[in-house]
Amino acid sequence: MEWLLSMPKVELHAHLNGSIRDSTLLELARLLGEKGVIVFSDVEHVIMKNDRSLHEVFKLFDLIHILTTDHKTVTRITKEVVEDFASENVVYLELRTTPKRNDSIGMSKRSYMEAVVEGLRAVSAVDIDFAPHNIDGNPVNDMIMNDICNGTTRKKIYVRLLLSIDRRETTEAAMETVKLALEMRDFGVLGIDLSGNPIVGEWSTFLPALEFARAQGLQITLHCGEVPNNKEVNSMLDFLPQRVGHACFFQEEEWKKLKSSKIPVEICLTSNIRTNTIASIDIHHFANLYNANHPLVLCTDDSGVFSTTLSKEYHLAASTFGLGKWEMFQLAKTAVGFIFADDGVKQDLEGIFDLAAKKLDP
Ligand code: 6MZ
Repeated sequence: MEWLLSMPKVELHAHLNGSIRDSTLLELARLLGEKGVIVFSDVEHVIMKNDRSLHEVFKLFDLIHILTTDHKTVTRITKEVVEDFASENVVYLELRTTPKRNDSIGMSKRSYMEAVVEGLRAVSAVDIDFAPHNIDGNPVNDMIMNDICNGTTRKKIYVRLLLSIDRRETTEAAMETVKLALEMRDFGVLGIDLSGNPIVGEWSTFLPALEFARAQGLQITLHCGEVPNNKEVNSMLDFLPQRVGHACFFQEEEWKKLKSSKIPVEICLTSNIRTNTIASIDIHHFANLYNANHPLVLCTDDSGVFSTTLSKEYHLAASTFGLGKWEMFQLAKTAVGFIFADDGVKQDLEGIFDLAAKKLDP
């Protein structure tokens, strides 16, 4: 576990509001309790509960959003989430969040995202790179290398953003999110995610916005097959997104399609087990995809909601599927190939992994 913690890692599937520290959520709940907005004793056990069905997870998100949807809090949680990932040596984080509108407090989707960016600016415990990389610019940052070598200098983390479309939204609302993503490219927004309760909404609702996003050069990742829905899974794979998340309920034909398309899969082990989308870890499709050499990346999904960390996800994979240090390192390193950031960032990350490899195999 210690090695997995110190190893550089890449996180590509993390929802901002799912990655909040329990202590912060409890503090926010207590404050809203004091203001009489909620009854603290009613929500405390909901926040602290560990085993939740997929249905209960989405009820929890509704509560979390009541606690977090104001500008100051969005800024705070963004800062904390980035610092938490950096503290376990995540060197590149693609953080996704659903831009929210809340007229009663003057919040627009844009001002929500500005609060997120403010949170990135507020990161102080580590060095952060969140603007698009200048291709002719910086070589691998010495500070990151030093940090990995001896742990004495400050850590550095690259952070890029994906804007999520919630499956509850309309075509127009989805389009608004895509337009916002385009406007915010200079702030490190690279793409679009489709997420939300998988039993809600129709894929066709979001297709016009996703097609527009693609035409404009944004990258796309889709939550795909989190519940059984053959027709949708097939249409999503036909769309050829750059990545898919989960891929739990796939039939023979869909596995074939996925494998021949080589679309990388964001695997979220703990999330799938906790929400019972996969009955037990030993039968998780990670093994099949890994053995088939299919591109995949281990991710946390919602580290706060599922009480996990990326290091824990690596540990779970290593212990369940009998993988050693070298295999885990290779798994982390290959994820660099699936990031949405440009080649300059990829090169920097490869440099970081090459240096860490020397430490692994002196
Ligand atoms: C689908 C999920 C999810 O966007 O408010 N989200 N969507 N499946 C999952 N698996 C458990 N986990 C999180 O973060 C919370 C939102 O992310 C999506 C849901 O839409 C949830 O409301 P943001 O930062």
